[in-house]
Amino acid sequence: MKLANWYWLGSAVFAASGFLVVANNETEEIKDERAKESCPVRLESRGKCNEEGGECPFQVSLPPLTIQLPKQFKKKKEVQNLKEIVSHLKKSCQDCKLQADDNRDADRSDQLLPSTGVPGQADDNRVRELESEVNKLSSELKSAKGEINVLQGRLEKLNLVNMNNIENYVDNKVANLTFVVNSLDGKCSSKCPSQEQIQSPLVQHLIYKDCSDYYAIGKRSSEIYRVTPDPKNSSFDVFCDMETMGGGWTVLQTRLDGSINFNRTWQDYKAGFGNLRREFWLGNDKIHLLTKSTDMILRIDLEDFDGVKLYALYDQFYVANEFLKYRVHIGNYNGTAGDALHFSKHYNHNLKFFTTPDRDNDRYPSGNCGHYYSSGWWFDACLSANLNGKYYHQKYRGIRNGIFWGTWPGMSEGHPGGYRSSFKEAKMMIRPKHFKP
Ligand SMILES: *[C@@H]1O[C@H](CO)[C@@H](O)[C@H](O)[C@H]1NC(C)=O
Ligand SMILES: *[C@@H]1O[C@H](CO)[C@@H](O)[C@H](O)[C@H]1NC(C)=O
Ligand SMILES: *[C@@H]1O[C@H](CO)[C@@H](O)[C@H](O)[C@H]1NC(C)=O
Ligand SMILES: *[C@@H]1O[C@H](CO)[C@@H](O)[C@H](O)[C@H]1NC(C)=O
Ligand SMILES: *[C@@H]1O[C@H](CO)[C@@H](O)[C@H](O)[C@H]1NC(C)=O
Ligand SMILES: [Ca+2]
Repeated sequence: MKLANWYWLGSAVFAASGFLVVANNETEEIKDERAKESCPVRLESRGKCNEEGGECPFQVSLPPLTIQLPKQFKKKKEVQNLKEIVSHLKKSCQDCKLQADDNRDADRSDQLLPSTGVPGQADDNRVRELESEVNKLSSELKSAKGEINVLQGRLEKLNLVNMNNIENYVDNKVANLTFVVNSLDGKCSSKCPSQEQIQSPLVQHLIYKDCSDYYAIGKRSSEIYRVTPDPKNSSFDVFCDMETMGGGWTVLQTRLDGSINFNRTWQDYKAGFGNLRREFWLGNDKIHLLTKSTDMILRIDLEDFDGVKLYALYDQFYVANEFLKYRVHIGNYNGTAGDALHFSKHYNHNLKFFTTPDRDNDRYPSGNCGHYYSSGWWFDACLSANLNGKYYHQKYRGIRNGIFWGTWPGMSEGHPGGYRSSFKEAKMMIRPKHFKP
């Protein structure tokens, strides 16, 4: 028998009695208080298992088993009685045989004895008497034999009935045990995290958590796809970049032409806004769902009005939930655009809360950076980068509330007339850290 069967059997016995099961070398205990009281059932391995489905040296020790027999088993007594009657009859048959022989001997001795009175007549009578007695006895013997046969038949029938009863009884018990084991199995798979982990690769084939899953099944066109980053939560549409640096990117934000206003409320940034094919903010709840269970990297692409294209790559990107004010976690930088998110000790967007014009979670004590700079962002006090700033179609003057990246070449240099440069295009997107294009 294979290991699985033995284990199943072990579980079955366990389920029925609430006993302790000891599995593998490191005594994996099922912690059930009832189980601890007594523990006569044990499943133990003797040495290491052959992984390729070979024999497993497991050993099951079962306690002495007592089974309550059903009522029909009273018939056993009946069988015993019948057996006794039969042997009694057999014995009495032997007795009458012996008696018959005795009588014959008596006949002969009578013939030898000298007789008194009318010997011939008396002897004749006696012989007839004896003959009839013998006939009677032999017919009795015959009927006894018949009776024995009948009784023997009944005996066999009774035995047969009892065997059927036992089989039915055992089948019934096994069916009940199977039911108990199955229901316990169900409980386990809904409770044990290890079971869930075992199942998750299967689930992944049916659910596309982000754009990298679409890339993995061969999708190569940059398009809108439906993703389900958390199987327990809702699905939603995202735009997938299947071209940049191997593809598989889920786009969080795009700026192209200023068609969408980014000066918006907390509620708008939470839910997302804009057009996935043009300009948009995907939404903080969705960004949280996309980053919460998968290690993500962040890529930022920027292009200025001189056609200069640079990028920044961060090896971690995670946005907490609304309760934690969508706090951002930004990993180490690599790329060409410079590390504007960790600009300096005083300007660092890592681990900052999200702020909008109507919700001040920034580190600037005497005002709201979101209101001042007309955008939602992970403001410090206030910024060395802001990709949600106002879209300017050319250089602008005044408050630095345009799309801003503090490490851009020439950005920090003074411009004649106090002009500030802006960006033609900006894009933020994420991909699982362990994705291999
Ligand atoms: C139990 O087995 C594991 C691997 O199957 C092994 O690493 C470990 O040393 C074993 N422990 C004992 C106590 O034998
Ligand atoms: C099996 O379970 C059913 C219902 O749960 C019960 O009626 C039946 O008596 C049980 N059989 C045995 C052998 O315990
Ligand atoms: C942003 O919105 C607020 C309130 O709606 C408004 O007062 C402010 O002028 C807007 N800022 C810009 C730059 O449009
Ligand atoms: C779905 O995700 C959102 C955003 O994190 C959360 O507020 C909501 O409670 C989640 N719903 C369920 C059913 O988990
Ligand atoms: C940055 O990325 C380049 C190209 O992918 C790679 O060669 C380099 O090792 C990376 N540097 C760091 C510090 O990760
Ligand atoms: Ca403030």
